[in-house]
Amino acid sequence: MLTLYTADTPNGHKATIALQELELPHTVRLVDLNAGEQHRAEFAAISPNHKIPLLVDDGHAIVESGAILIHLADLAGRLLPAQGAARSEVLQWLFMQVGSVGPMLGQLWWFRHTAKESGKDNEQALQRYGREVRRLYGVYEQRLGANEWLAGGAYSIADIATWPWLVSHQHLGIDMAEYPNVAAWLARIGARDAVRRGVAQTKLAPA
Ligand SMILES: N[C@@H](CCC(=O)N[C@@H](CS)C(=O)NCC(=O)O)C(=O)O
Repeated sequence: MLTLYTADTPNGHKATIALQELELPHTVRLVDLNAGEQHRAEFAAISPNHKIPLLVDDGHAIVESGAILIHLADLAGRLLPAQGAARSEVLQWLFMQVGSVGPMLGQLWWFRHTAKESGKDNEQALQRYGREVRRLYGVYEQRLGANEWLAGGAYSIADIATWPWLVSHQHLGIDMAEYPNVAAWLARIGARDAVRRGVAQTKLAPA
């Protein structure tokens, strides 16, 4: 029995998209981050970092979106090769998302939106994260110029992990005319039924 605690955010979308792509039966529990539900005792007891996504598989709690995607793919035996160079390649691009894309795009988002709205914008931070984010889009542009998918020669959990972040380009002030290969890859993935269903699953019902 799989229960996913998640929310309408890039890290939250990764897990619901993977569950949909892998056709694994599951239950979704939405965590209202704006209401601070991630800090409530019941959730904090199983999520030491107070973050979503969190997967519970038969009473066993798994945190960190990358670990969740690996767990789900291994469970279903799809979207992550079982061994060898192809598995290693998928894991490299998965970890690049978790270690670089998520933190850098997340910081740029914060300084462009949250900090600006509270009147605490910081030009140096915007420059620093803006430059690094554009550099990362360039890394993916080059990769996707030579490959249809990020790794292993096939659609994988590396694509699923990266799509919800790179698709947020409008909010990050990224000009996609400079990254046509990334734009085509975003459109290919965004057109998948499982991706649409996965994103829709994270929407809170209107109050
Ligand atoms: N490294 C973590 C990051 C998870 C994360 O940052 N989740 C955000 C939503 S995208 C969150 O729960 N934020 C709530 C908070 O920080 O209070 C992962 O990949 O799962």
